[in-house]
Amino acid sequence: QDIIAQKREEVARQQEAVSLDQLIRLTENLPEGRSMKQALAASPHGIIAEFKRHSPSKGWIHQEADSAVIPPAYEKAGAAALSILTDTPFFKGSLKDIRTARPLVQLPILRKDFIISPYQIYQAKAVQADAILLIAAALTPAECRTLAHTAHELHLEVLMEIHHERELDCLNEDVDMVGVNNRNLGTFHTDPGNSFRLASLLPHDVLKVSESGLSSPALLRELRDAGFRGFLIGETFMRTYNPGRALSDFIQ
Ligand code: IGP
Repeated sequence: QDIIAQKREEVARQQEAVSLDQLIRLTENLPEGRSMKQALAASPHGIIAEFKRHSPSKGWIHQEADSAVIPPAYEKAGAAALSILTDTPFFKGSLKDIRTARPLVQLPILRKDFIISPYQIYQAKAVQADAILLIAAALTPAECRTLAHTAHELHLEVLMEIHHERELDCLNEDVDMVGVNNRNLGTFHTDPGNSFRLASLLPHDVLKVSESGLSSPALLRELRDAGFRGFLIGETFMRTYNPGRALSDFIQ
């Protein structure tokens, strides 16, 4: 809840520098974007490789990480899609990381942040991301609906993240993919059991993504058998010196 209050202040500050109207003008006439859902469905492994420098639970993971180097290395290694953290206070990322990577890669890019306002969705479009994350735990079902609808108006896909069955009421017709986060937001402990438990409760027509704490190909095979087609992996690759190589070793 603290994070959310901070995000509201951040957006208010940014909106003073660039108004929503100005931002909307920047998103006019941009290309339509790539489908992350199709990229995951078509991929033999479905890995969404994440660019992540720092996290609140682990501190620095890869302090010198360069967004001009790692995303292209992920693409070359065979990632199905990319996730780029744009939150600064907790993850030390920024929209600039997407702006830097975008011309260097073809893969769909997910803007990973705590999205609470349509303004942030226009920002995602302005840097030519292809999809946004919405976190059900941080939103009401009505907010999930408005934000997902705004994303679709801009031809951005929506990954809705849930941790618990009580958050299933955040799903709506503008949600393209549902992510089960294996990380408990209170304790930061990760348990893939979360994905297995929720798998059968998720609607059949949305693509299922398992998120966080994934560190072995064997686990991905089991999750695939349970119906998951996307796998969001950050730390396993980013804590190594060469994240692209770590991904290609993982896929082998
Ligand atoms: C990646 P990991 O354990 O592989 O580094 O996790 C990703 O799932 C995680 O960064 C994440 C996240 C989030 C970060 C999932 N949901 C919401 C910030 C906000």
